[in-house]
Amino acid sequence: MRVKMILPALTEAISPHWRPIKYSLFPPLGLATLAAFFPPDAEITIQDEHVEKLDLEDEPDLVVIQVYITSAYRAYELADYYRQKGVYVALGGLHVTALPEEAASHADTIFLGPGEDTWPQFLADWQAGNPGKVYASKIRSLIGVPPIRRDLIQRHLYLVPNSIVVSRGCPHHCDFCYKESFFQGGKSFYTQSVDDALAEIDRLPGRHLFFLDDHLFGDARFAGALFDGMMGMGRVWQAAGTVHSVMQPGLLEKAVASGLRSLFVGFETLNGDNLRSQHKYHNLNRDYSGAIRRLHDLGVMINGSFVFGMDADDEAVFDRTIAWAVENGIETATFHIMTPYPGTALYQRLAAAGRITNSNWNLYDTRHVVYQPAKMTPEVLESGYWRAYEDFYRWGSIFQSAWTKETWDGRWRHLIYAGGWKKFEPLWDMIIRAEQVAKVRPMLESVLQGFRPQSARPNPSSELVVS
Ligand code: B12
Ligand code: SF4
Repeated sequence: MRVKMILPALTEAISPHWRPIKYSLFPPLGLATLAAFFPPDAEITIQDEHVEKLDLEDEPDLVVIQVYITSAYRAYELADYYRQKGVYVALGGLHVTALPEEAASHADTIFLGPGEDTWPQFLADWQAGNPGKVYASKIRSLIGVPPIRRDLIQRHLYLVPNSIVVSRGCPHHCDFCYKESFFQGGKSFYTQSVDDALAEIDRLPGRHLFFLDDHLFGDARFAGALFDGMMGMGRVWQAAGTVHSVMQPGLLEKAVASGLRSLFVGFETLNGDNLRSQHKYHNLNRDYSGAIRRLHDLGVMINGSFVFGMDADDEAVFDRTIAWAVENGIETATFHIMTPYPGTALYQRLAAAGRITNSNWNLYDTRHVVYQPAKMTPEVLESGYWRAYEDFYRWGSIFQSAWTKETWDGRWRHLIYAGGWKKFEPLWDMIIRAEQVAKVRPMLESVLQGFRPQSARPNPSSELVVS
C-alpha cells in the first residue's frame, strides 16, 4: 500500500520572495499521528509544503490531506488533482470539521474531529473495500494510541522538530476559539497517560521541547505528575498556558524546575467587557501584571497573545496594549485581528448580525479584517494591527522592555530573544532556504537556558487588573 500524506501550505509560506520563520518551526504532528495506524508494510511519505516542494508525479493508492482554513483552497486543488488521477482521497482536520459540505465535494471520504478513533476504523473499511463517505469522531481518548511516526518527519527542516502534544483540546470555552466546533460530539479536553507522555519525551533527542498543547496546565493533576516525571531529564521547554494557570500555587514552580523557560500566555485583551462577551471568564479579574511578575521572577520568558477588534475595542486599543506590554517587560508578542472561524460561536453571532464581510478563507489568517468591527473601520483595525507589531518590536520598545529586568543577564536575554525573532527576519529566511535551520537550535537552547531567575522582580509602572 502506497500512502501520501500532505500538509498543504498557504500561498505566503511558499512565496519565492519570502518565507517567514514561523512556517519552518513545527512538523506536521497530526499526520504523523495518523501514520502510526498503518500496517508496518505500508509505504508512507509525509510531505509538508511549508518546507518542501510537493512531488506530484507519484501514483499513491491513498492520499491523506490535512486541511486548515487558510490552506483550504490549496488542499482542495491537490485533492481534485489526485482524484482526477484515480487516487482515493481522504480529507480531515479543523476546516473539514467546520465546513463538511464544502470539503465533501473534493474528497472520497471526509473526517470530522480528531482522528484517533475514526482513522483506524476507516483503514479497516477501506482495506475491506467498503469505506464510508463520512466518519465523525465520538470516542475521545489517547490511551493505547500507537507512538507517533516521527521517523517520517524530516527533522532537519524544522527549528523545533521536538514539538509534542500530550493532550487534546482545552477545558475552557472561548467564543472565538476553534475548539468547541472541532470537538463537538464528545469530550473536548483529554490527556495521554503520564507514562505515555514521559515515554514520548524520552524518545526525543536533544534538550529542547515545545509543547503545542492548547493548554498544557489544563488538568493540574496531570500536569503536576508530568512535571514531576520530567525532573532531572535535563530538558528546556516552552508551552502555552492561561493567566489563571500561572497563578496556581506550586504548579508553575514544578514546571520551571522541570525546564520551563518560556510560556505563550493568552492575555487576548485588557478590556473586561471584551472578555465577558467572548466568554473568556477565566481571564476576568486576574492580575495580569502579577502573573507576568510571577513568570519573570521564576526566569520564564513570555510570549503574550493579544487579539484586536473585539466589540469594546476602539482605535485607542493599539497604543494602550503596546504601552502595557512594554511596561510589563513582555519579551515577545503575537498579535491577531479577531477572526470569526466558521463553526465558532463568534462566527454565528457575527453572521446573524450580518457583520461577516468576506468569505475568502485565504484571508482568515488573523491578519485581515473579514467582518465589520463595532467601534472602528476595517481600515483602522488592519493598519492598527500592523502598527502594533512595528511599535512593539522597534528597538526603542525592546530596550525599554528589557530594562524592566533588574539584572544584566535578564536584560541581555530579553534583547537577544526579542531582537532575534523580529529584527533578523531576512537572515532567518536565508537560513531556512539553505536548509540550515537545525544549526540554529543550540543557540535557541542556550538563550532559553541562560535566562536565570532574577533575585529582584521587575517593577512595571502600570498594574492592571482586568475586571
Ligand atoms: C503548530 C501549529 C501551527 C504551525 C503549522 C501547523 C502544523 N505543522 O501542523 C504554524 C506555525 C505554521 C501555524 C500557522 C497558523 N495557524 Co496554527 N496551530 C498550530 C498548533 C499550535 C498545533 C497543531 C498541532 O500540531 N496539533 C496537534 C495534532 C496532533 O493535532 P492536529 O494537527 O489537529 O491533527 C489531528 C486532527 O486535526 C485530525 N486530523 C487532521 N488532519 C486529518 C486528516 C484526516 C484524513 C483525518 C482522519 C484526521 C485529521 O487528526 C489529528 C489527530 O487527532 C494549533 C493548535 C492545536 N493545539 O492544534 C494551531 C492552530 C491549528 N493554528 C491556527 C491558526 C489560526 C493558524 C494561522 C492561520 C494563524 C496565524 N496567523 O499564524 C496560521 C496559518 C496555518 C496554515 N498553514 O494554513 C488555529 C486554527 C483555527 C482554524 N479554525 O483553522 C489553531 C487551532 C490555533 C488556535 N487555537 O486558534 N500553526
Ligand atoms: S483558553 Fe485558549 S485554547 Fe482554551 S478555549 Fe480559550 S482560546 Fe481556546
